Amino acid sequence: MTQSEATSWTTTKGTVRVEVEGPIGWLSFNRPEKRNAMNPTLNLEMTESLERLEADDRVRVVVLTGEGESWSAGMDLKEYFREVDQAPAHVQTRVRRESAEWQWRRLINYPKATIAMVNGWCFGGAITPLVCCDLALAAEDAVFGLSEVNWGIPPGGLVTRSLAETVSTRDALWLIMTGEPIDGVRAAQMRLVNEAVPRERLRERTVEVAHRLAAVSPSVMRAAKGGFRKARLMAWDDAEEFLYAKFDQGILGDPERSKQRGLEGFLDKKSFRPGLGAEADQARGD
Ligand code: ACO
Ligand code: V55
Repeated sequence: MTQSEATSWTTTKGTVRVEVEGPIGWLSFNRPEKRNAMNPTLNLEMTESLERLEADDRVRVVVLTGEGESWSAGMDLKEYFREVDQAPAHVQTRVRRESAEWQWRRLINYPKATIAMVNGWCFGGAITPLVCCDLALAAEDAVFGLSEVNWGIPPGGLVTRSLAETVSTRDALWLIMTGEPIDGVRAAQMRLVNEAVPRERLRERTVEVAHRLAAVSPSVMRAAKGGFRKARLMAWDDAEEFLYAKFDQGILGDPERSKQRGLEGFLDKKSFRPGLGAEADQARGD
């Protein structure tokens, strides 16, 4: 079987598991015995796996989740800190760069829709990939925390920058300064995640959301999420230039001709009302 036909695989060093199921690419932290702590090997294998799913035309939505009872317990205190502290400075520089490469850079710029499905522990460094997924769904009993101060460091990497992307300054500083854990319900209240659902419904709800995202034309999806991610940090006049460029790019590059079909469906055939959902969801029977 060629690589592109495989429906599930584990990376060479075994730190990441991937399963392609319909339009969903399930991407799992796979160090359950270490609560999916992120070591330098996992960071490299996540970059590699994201790249492979990006190139896989079957996949329209990537779901980042964890094997076992944890999403991710954050950076690996032994392999990312203690062992690297003893290595030459250039090694630490490289290890940090390889961590950032997927935890924020690849994820935040990812061309396909991404969902974090938080099935358990989510601490410290895990906040970065959580925030850099487009959407996040959590089990009500998942546990989140900025545990850095509990073991003697300020939050590092892009953790606090990520936090500032989603929660208020009050909530961010509470988490950062107290190191106190919160559950999924509280995380949803502070908008660190979109929704918290009972654990037994987490996967089913994630699949439901993923299928909705998968129904959007890939080039339109890419322009839609990419436009938001970049434009929110721009001045208005720069944003206007950039968003029209993305707008035209998303539409001109759309082999599904979604815009033409949408206009025809509403204006000519009167087969659906866009305000109420996509055409596929509506049989206009009024
Ligand atoms: N780094 C390295 N090893 C870890 C980590 C981690 N972040 N988290 C868990 N492990 C390892 C443990 O050392 C242990 O290994 P061992 O079996 O070889 O002794 C194994 O995973 C299981 O850990 P337990 O603590 O026994 O698991 P438990 O289910 O009781 O608790 C919990 C889970 C709450 C996640 C706990 O392991 C924990 O507090 N981990 C640290 C969380 C944390 O503070 N992460 C760092 C955030 S700061 C940052 O990322 C920069
Ligand atoms: C953290 C994360 C880092 C780092 C130092 O607080 C600290 C977490 C992802 O990289 O280099």
